[in-house]
Amino acid sequence: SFNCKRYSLLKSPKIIFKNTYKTLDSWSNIPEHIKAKQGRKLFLQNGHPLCSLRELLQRQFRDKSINCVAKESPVVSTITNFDSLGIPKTHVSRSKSDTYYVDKDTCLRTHTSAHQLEEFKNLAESKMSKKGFLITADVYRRDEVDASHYPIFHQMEGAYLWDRNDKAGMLRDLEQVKLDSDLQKLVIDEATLKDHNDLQDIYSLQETQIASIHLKNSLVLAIHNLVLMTPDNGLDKSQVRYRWTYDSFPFTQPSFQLEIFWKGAWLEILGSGVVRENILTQAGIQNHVGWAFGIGLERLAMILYSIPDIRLFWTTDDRFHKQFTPNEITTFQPYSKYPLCYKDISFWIDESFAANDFYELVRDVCKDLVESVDLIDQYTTKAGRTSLCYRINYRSMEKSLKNEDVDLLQVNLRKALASSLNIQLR
Ligand code: FA5
Ligand code: MG
Repeated sequence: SFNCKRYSLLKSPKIIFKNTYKTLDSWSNIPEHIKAKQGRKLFLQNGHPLCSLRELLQRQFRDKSINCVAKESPVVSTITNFDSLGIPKTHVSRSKSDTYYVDKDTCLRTHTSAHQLEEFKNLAESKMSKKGFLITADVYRRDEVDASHYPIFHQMEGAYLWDRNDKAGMLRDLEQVKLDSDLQKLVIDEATLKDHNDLQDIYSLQETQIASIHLKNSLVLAIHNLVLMTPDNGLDKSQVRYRWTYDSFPFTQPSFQLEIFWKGAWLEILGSGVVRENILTQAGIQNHVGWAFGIGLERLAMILYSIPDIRLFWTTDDRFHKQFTPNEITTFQPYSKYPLCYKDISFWIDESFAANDFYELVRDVCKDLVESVDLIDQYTTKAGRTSLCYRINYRSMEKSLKNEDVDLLQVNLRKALASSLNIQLR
C-alpha cells in the first residue's frame, strides 16, 4: 500500500536528496552542511585516497569470485536500512538523533549493510555464479565531533558464502588464508568462540568456526598486505597490531569487531560476523553459510596514509590532493599545523537533550573549522537541574583562524543553540 508521494520519492532518490531543502514531515532533519556535500563522491574520484583504497581493497579480494559494486544515491527507505536487516523498531540507531531522515520512511543510509539483502538477491538470481560481493558507498550518521568521526564517511561491505554441502570447498578456502607465524604474532583474538554461546542453531559449530576463521584471516591478510605497501617513512609497521573482540549486530551471529593499534591506542576499523541465515533465505538463498563485514574506509586510510584528521578527506586544498597518486599508498606530509583556539560553552539541559543534536549544530554553524568537541564538565544541582560544559576546539585545516573569526563563530553558535535546542545558556 504505497501512497503516490512515497512511490515517486523512491523512484527518483537523487531528486529527493536535492529537494530535502524543504521539510517533508517532522522527521526531516538533513542539515545544510550535509546537503552542501552531495555529489562529491570521494570514493569515485580518481586519485583521492578513499578511491585508491577502494581499488586496492578490491584487488585484495580479486581471486575470491565476488561482485564489486558502488552505490551512488544514499537515499534509502527505512525498510532497506533497518527492517531488511532485522534491526528492531526500538533500536537507538533509528532515532532522529542518530540518523538523517528525508521523511519518516526515508533516510540517508547509515551503513552499507543497507544493500546486503539486495546484493544477496542478485547472487541468488545469478544462480550463485559468484560467491560474494564488495559494496562501496558513502554513509551518513549523526555522531560526535573528533579526528576519527565525520557525519559522512565511507564503508566497504563484503560478504562471502559457501554451499553447506561443499565442506571440502570450505576447507580448501580456509587453507588459502592461513596466516604465517610472523603475521599470527601480530593478531590478538579475544573472540575465538571458546565457551561462546551466541551462535545460530542452524549451523554446526564446525561450520561457524570455519566461516569465522576464514572471515578473520581474509581481513587481516588483506589489510596487512596494504600495510606492507606503505612507505617506510610513514607508518611504523612493527607497531601495527590487530585485535578481534566480540560485537553484536542483528544481522550476524556470532559478530566480531576488528581494531588496529595506531598512535598508541586501539582504533575500531570494522564490524563483521557470520550472516544470519534468515537474511539469506529472505534473499532466496538456501542451504548456505558465510560471513559479512563492514569496514570504515576513512579509519583505514588514516592509518595507511598517515592522515591525522578525518576532515582532510573533504578538503578542496590542492596541497592535499596533489600529494596522492592513484592506487598508491604514500605518506601524507602535513602542509602546516595551524594554531588551535578553544572556547567553552555551558548550558542547562532537560531530558530532551541529545548530545548529537548539539554536535550537529556545531557542524552546521562552524562547518569544518571545529576539530573536536569535548564534554569537560557536567553537574546536577540538588534540585535536579543538569548543566553541561563543552569545549569547542577550533582549528582550520587550511589557514590560521583570526581571533575575530573564532569569536564570531562562537557568537553564532550561541545564538543558534539558544534558538533551536531546548537548553538555557549560562
Ligand atoms: C556497521 O556499520 C555494520 N553495518 C558493520 C557490519 C557489516 C557488521 C556486515 C556485520 C556484517 P559499525 O557501526 O561498527 O558497524 O561501523 C563500521 C565501521 O564504520 C566502524 O568500525 C568504523 O570504522 C566506521 N565508522 C563508524 N562511525 C563512523 C564515523 N562517524 N566516522 C568515520 N567512521 C565511522
Ligand atoms: Mg562498531
